[in-house]
Amino acid sequence: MAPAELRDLAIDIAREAGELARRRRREGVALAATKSSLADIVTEADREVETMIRARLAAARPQDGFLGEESGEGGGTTGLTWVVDPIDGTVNYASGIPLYAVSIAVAEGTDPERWTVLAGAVHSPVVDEMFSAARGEGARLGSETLRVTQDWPAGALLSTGFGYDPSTHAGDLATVGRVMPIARDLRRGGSAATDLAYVAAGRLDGYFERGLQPWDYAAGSLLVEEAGGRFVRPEGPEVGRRLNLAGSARLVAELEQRILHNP
Ligand code: LIP
Repeated sequence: MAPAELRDLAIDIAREAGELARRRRREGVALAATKSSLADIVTEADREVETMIRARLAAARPQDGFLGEESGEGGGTTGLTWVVDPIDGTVNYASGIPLYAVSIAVAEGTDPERWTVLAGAVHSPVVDEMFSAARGEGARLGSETLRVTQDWPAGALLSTGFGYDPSTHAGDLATVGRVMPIARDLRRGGSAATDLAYVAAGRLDGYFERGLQPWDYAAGSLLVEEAGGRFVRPEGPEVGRRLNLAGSARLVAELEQRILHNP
């Protein structure tokens, strides 16, 4: 299957998954469990949506691999791995904040540090926006071609996120302090996939966050790259909480310099 066909499959499933997530939200959200901390939650809808996505992918692409936030890994024989966050922005979703997205990507390879993302879709069901990309085919919002911004004359509009572990917050706030001198303002939306889609669409100039999981960034990273930007995960001092950067090549270089190389 060509990347464009994989993209179209991701779009179809992401739309169906988004409709299910919205329906469950209207019916009322049930907390299913907590993960790394009391703040790190999973809802019954997260699990149900991922189960639906996994079943649709198994029917369409039975030999492909799978990596999902809620149900983990499933081996494949084709060398392709579907990487799924059923509801990115789970805390927003559970709290009734309408900023969450279904993120579905497919990569060649199984190792997030070495795979090549071939196609992806990030669907925001509340505002009915479908961001998608296929490698070599560009990034789109619906049928509109996306491009990252290349300059920030009024200061860069940046976005970031914070982990669920309060012991990491002081360090993350210090990181914010290092980049604010070039920023116009800072947004904290609560969904990495949405933040990356907004960078691809030029709504944000750049994004930085530590400690994302592959399913948070897989689809959004391709959106940014196919929109003419860069998504990088430079090695830094914090083991286990890799820094993720997205934006134009110039802004990513500036962010990396200020965050990692500014004493
Ligand atoms: C979320 C990310 C967000 C991050 C949150 C959380 P989830 O993913 O999209 O950027 O700041 O801590 O990791 O848990 O909602 O799928």
